Amino acid sequence: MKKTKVLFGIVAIVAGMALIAGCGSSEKPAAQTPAAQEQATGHQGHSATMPKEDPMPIMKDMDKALQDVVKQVKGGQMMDAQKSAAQLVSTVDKVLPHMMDDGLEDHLRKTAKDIKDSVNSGKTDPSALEGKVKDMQAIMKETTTHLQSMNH
Ligand SMILES: [Cu+2]
Repeated sequence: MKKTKVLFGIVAIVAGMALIAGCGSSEKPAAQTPAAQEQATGHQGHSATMPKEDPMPIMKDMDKALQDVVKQVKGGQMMDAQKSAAQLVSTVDKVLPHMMDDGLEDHLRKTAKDIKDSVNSGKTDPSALEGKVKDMQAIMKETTTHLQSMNH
C-alpha cells in the first residue's frame, strides 16, 4: 500500500516534468516565429515603432512653418519668426520617427535647427537665410518622396 503510493507519486512527478519539458520545447519556437516575421516585414513598410499616424499632414505643417519663417523674417517680425522656427523644428521632430533613411533624417534635422538658430540669433542675414530655406525645401521634397514610398 505504502509502496504503490510512492510509486504513483514518482510517476506523477515524471509525467509532470515531461509535460513542462514538452511545453518548453514545442511552444517556445512557435511563439517566436510570428514575432520574428512581424519584425522582418515591419522594416519594409511602416515599422511597428512608428506612431500610428499619417506623416503627410505633418509635412504640410512643416511647409507652412517654413513659409511663415520666411514671411516674418522679411517683415521684421522676429518674435513671430522665432515662434514659427520653433514650430518648424517641432514638426521635424514629429516626422523623424517615420523616416528610415539616416542620412536624410540627419540632414532634415540639421537644416531645421540651422534655420531656428539663425532666426534666434536675431542677426538674420536675409540672403543667408534664403540659402538655408532653399536647402530645407529640397530636403522636405526628398522626405515627402521617401515617406510616400512606404505604407502608412
Ligand atoms: Cu511611418
